[in-house]
Amino acid sequence: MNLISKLSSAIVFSIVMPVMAFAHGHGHLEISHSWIKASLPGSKMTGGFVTITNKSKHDDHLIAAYSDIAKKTELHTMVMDDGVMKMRAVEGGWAIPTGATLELAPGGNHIMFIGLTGAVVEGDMQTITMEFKHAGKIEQMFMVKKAGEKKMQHGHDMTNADANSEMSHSH
Ligand SMILES: [Cu+2]
Repeated sequence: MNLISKLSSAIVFSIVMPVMAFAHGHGHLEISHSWIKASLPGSKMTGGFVTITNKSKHDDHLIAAYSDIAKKTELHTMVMDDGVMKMRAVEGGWAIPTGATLELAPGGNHIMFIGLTGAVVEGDMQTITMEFKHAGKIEQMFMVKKAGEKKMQHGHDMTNADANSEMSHSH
């Protein structure tokens, strides 16, 4: 190997390393598809979604989420109650065993932002902190995307519920 190729591989190495450190950081939790639904006009709440794969050797657990965009940030699930789809806060969050993937998606589990301090606008990036039992607190950028075509209440897709049924919080 001549000096030039030694130098260039050293340069490549120094460029690649920080990227790898970033990808493998966070205690080997791989976080992707993090996004928040743009808030509807006049709405004071919206939902956030993320996919987390546990690539570490330790079982982990998403126990809480925090943000500056709302007075309260909660972990929510959807439950059927008397034929009506309702959102409910999940005490203690969700386990993510080693090798498992936790998917928060419209119509199911989600991060709930209640009492928005301002409009959540499409195209913005918001920093959300997620707290894990093992990996600790992780800050993640969430891209704000437009809500879908479906009829929305509280910024949620109502995939299983009657469009005429009322969605309510059990807070
Ligand atoms: Cu909710």
